Amino acid sequence: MTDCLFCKIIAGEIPSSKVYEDDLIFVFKDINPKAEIHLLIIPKEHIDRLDNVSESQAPVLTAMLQKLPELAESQGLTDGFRTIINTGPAGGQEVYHLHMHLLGGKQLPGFH
Ligand code: IU
Repeated sequence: MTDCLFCKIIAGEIPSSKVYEDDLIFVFKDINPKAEIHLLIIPKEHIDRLDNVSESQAPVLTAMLQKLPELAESQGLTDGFRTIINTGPAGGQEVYHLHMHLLGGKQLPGFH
């Protein structure tokens, strides 16, 4: 999608601190980290939000989840981490290209 910020990051048109990429996903450091470690895991295919993932696109969700242990280990998150996917305005989503936050480092407060 031409006017999508994260699509431009994937294409290298906007610089980012890339951590990992493969055929399906791209991972980079959040520009405004909310934790000591804060990565964003995004599908290369433009999908606007979690509740619009079609059945044929579902494998990318598996790819995003399956990469978590390796990403966490590479960032030194040996004792756990938090993942968040904000969805839609009421869910606090600001960028409409599906992304999973991976947060960790210092002890995170409980999420109740
Ligand atoms: P949200 O789940 O849509 O609220 O998260 C969007 C995230 O994208 C947020 O944490 C921003 O700091 C982050 N981000 C970024 O990493 N690079 C950017 O150029 C922009 C937002 I705009």
